[in-house]
Amino acid sequence: MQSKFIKMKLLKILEFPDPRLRTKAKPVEKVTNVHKELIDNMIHTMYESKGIGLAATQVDFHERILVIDISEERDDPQVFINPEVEILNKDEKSGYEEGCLSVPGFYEEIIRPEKIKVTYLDRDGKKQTLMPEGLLAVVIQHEMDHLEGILMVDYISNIKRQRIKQKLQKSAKEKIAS
Ligand code: GNR
Ligand code: NI
Repeated sequence: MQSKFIKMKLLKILEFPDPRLRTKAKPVEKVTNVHKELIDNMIHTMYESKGIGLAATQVDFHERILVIDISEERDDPQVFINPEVEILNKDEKSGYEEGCLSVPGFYEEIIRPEKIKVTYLDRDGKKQTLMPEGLLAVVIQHEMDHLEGILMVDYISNIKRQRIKQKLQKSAKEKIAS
């Protein structure tokens, strides 16, 4: 945090099928105060939305930044800048019932590799390596997909995706009308 006295902003989360969610994010060249302020606002927005992760793409900022907190206490935010994932064993996969703040109200089982290695820069721009397990490995891969413009719904059938799209478009219209 730059200062305890900076008021954090609640950022607007884009929802499927917003085409901006399909943008491929660019690497962060240098971690500046602009990025640090965004990161603080992303963490604040993740907590307010009761999410366990958030990618910059979801708040319409197209550089490679993720925030994640899988702790029960919601007091352990992890920041990943320019994350790179290496799949350690492509044959070991497992399924997890995933949700997404950009696809609110829908949950689908997604199958992903279990064993990955992640290298990234932390909030201070320091290089880090991690071999996450379980939920953390799932969320990192879910968030990395956002940076590529990939959504959870891309893993399910076309018919299911169309149905989700129609329901979300309908509720978005109702929100505007009310
Ligand atoms: O809050 C979230 N929960 C979640 C549950 C299972 C797998 C992935 C996630 S990430 C999601 C927040 C989100 O949309 N991040 O992009
Ligand atoms: Ni998501």
